[in-house]
Amino acid sequence: EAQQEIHFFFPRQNTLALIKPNSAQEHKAEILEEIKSKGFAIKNQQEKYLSEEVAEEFYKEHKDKPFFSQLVQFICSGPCLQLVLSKENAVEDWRMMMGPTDPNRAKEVSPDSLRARFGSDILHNAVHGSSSVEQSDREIRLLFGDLSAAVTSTEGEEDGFVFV
Ligand code: IDP
Repeated sequence: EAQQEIHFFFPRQNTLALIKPNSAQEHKAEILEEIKSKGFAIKNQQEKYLSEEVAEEFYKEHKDKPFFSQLVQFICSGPCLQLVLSKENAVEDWRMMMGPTDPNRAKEVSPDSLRARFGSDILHNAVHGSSSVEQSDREIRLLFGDLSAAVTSTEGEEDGFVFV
C-alpha cells in the first residue's frame, strides 16, 4: 500500500538581527552560539555604532510614537552587533528566538527566549529582528550598504510543498 508523505519546504531567507547596546553585548558570545546551534548561517557581521541619522531611518515606522527619541538614543548609546542571518524561514524563526517585544511578557510566555533572558524592559529589550522579508532587505541595505549586494533578496528556493 502506498504511503503518502507531505514535505513542506520553507524558502531560504535572510533576516537582519541586532544585538542591541549594553547588557545584551555582554552576552553576545552566548547569543552567537545559540544562533548557530539553531541552524542559522551568519552571512555578514559587523559591530558598529549606529549614527543618529541611520537609527532614525532604521526605525522610521515608529517616528510618531512617544518612545521614538528614547529608542534612537538607546540604539545609538553603544556598539550594536549587526548580523545577516540566513536559513529556511529565518525571519519568523529569529523572532521566535527573540520572544515578544516586552521582556516581562517574554518571561511569562517564552522564558527561554533572548528577550526574557537578556532584556530589562520594553525599550531595553536586547535584540532586534526584521518583521518581514521586505523589511530585512531594507534594513540590510541600510546597515551594510554596498556590502549588502551579496546578501540581500531571498535566495531562489521554491516556496511551497510537494507530494511524494
Ligand atoms: P519589535 O522590536 O518586537 O518588532 P516594535 O513594536 O517594532 O517591536 O518596536 C521597536 C522597538 O521599539 C522595540 O524593540 C523596543 O526597543 C522599542 N519599543 C517598542 N514599544 C515600546 C514602548 O512602549 N516603550 C518604549 N520602547 C518601546
